[in-house]
Formats: sequence, structure tokens, C-alpha cells
Amino acid sequence: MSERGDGGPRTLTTLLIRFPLAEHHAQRLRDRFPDLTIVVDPTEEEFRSLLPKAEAIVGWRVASDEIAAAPKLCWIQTVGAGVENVIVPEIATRGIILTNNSGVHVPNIAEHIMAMMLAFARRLPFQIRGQVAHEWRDTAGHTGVFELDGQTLLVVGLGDIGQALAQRAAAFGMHVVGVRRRGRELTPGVAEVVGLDDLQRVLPQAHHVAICLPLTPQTRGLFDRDTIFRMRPGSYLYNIGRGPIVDSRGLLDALTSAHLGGAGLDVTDPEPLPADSPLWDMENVIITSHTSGATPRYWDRAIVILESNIERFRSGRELLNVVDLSAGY
Ligand code: OXD
Repeated sequence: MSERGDGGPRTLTTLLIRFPLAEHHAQRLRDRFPDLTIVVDPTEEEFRSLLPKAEAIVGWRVASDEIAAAPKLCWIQTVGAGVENVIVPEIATRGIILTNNSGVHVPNIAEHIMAMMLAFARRLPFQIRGQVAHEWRDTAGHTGVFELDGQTLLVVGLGDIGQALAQRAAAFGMHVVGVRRRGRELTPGVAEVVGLDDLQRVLPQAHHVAICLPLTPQTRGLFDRDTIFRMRPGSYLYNIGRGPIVDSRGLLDALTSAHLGGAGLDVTDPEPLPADSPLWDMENVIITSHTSGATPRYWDRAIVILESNIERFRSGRELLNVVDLSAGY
């Protein structure tokens, strides 16, 4: 978790949580901050009427006109991690602190990518289709399987999720190479770290490439057609970041031409993926409808960040998970 903020103490009397926070979590906040008015999951009308009082809002996003109607607003805590749809110009011009829930879905997203890799290794998409058709696929099921053990995984984006994935993949015997923008230090499970400018060099070495990046002006289209076709023939691409990081047409061509062995797509461009997209019917594609972030433990972790940030906000300490508005994450 990054710890940055504006450094000055502030008044916090009204916190609007535009999310159906579970009662036990809401109660925990009320017990801890009895002098704070905490409004959970207000109706649209209530939300609007409370905006003039609110110093802080927790929600997926706050629109420009809502910010305009909230003159005291100094802090927005997003429910998710990605902020590409949250950043509006008023946040910077008003000096509003934006914090996110980065770190909250680390174990589950790392497990999600492992699940997709293992599914391809054991040909689960093929077997599940057999199960739906009531077909015993023994002979065919003996071909096309492989082992992750000894294969190379390239983790593009060695943030919290990328690091957690690297640890798990290494435990499966994979050789893990990390790509990161800043810093070259090895984290547990990572055998080698290279910079983004080395991506094209290391891509052809990897049997699996996992995109664990936020969507920013720098990452949009990073996996363009040429980059996708630079991947090792028969390799697998996983995207849990955001759909527009990958060129959709290039990906489709790489899959239909069998240049790629397969793709595990939690995110697509556009979302939802249109019903007539050819990706749905491909046996070498796993689509999980942007659910890798889902975990029953989400708010058990997010509430810790929120509690800490309420305290930090009030006492003037730096907040956790402050978004760098110019970097976009
Ligand atoms: C997020 C997500 O940004 O789940 O949190 O995509």
C-alpha cells in the first residue's frame, strides 16, 4: 500500500458510503467512529441531499456534477482498484484526495490466473464441454495436456497482484520473469526482473504471459498486434488488468491462426463482451466476465484500509493508497 497524501488535518463529520456495505462492517465503523455520521447505501435522492455536508465519499465513482454539489468534499475512496473511470478533472482542480482499494483483491486475482493456467494445462475447457455433452473424453483427453512445472511465466506488472502470482507460480515449479516500470529488485518467486523497454525481448521466451497492469495512457494498447504476434508460438495470454491494454482484433487473429495456444480473459474490450463475439465459442479461450476481483473476503480487507484512512484523514497523517492522478493509478 502506498502512503501518500496532503499531510494536513481535516474535519470529517459526514461520510457517504455509496455501496451496500454489510451491516457488520458498517457497525464496526460506527463503533470505532461514534462521532462520525456514516450513511450507507443511500438512495439517489438521499445521496444528492447529503452531498453539501459530505467531506468524504466511498463509492465506485463520483461524477463531476456530484463533486460540484459537494463543496466540502476533500476525499474520495473508490470501492475498486482501477481508477480509469473515476478520475475526473475536478478531482485535481479541487485538490481532492483520491484513494483506492489496491491490494484488497490480491490473493483471489493471483489464484484466478493460476486457475486459468491450470485449466489450460489440464484441458479443462475441453473436458467441461464433454461433461455438458455427456461425453466420456478419455482418448482425446490424453493429448494436448501439459505441465506448468518448468515453464516460463512472464508477469507484466509486478505490483501486489503480479508479486502474489509470481509466488504461487514459482511454487508450481514455474520460472517467473517480471516486467516492471520502476525498480529491478527481485520479489519472492521472481527469477528475473526486466524493464518495460525489455518486454519485446523477453516475450518470445514465455509460455504464459499475465497482464497485471492498470489501464493508463501508457498501458492502453501496450499489447498491440505486433506485440501479441511476438509472443512465443503456442503460448497463452492472460488479462486481468483492463481490456483496452490488448488489441482485440490482434488477439482474435492470434487465436484463430493458432499463433497463441489460448487466452484467459477476465477483462475484454468492450465490456460486456458482445454476445456475437467469436471469442465466446473458442475452446482455447476462457472468459470470466470481470470477476477475478470477487472474493468473500473483499470487505474484510477493504474495511481495514477505510478505517485507517478515516483516522489518517482526521489526524492529518498521510492516507493509504493515494492515487497518483498524473500516473493514473
Ligand atoms: C477493480 C476491478 O478495479 O475489480 O477493482 O476491476
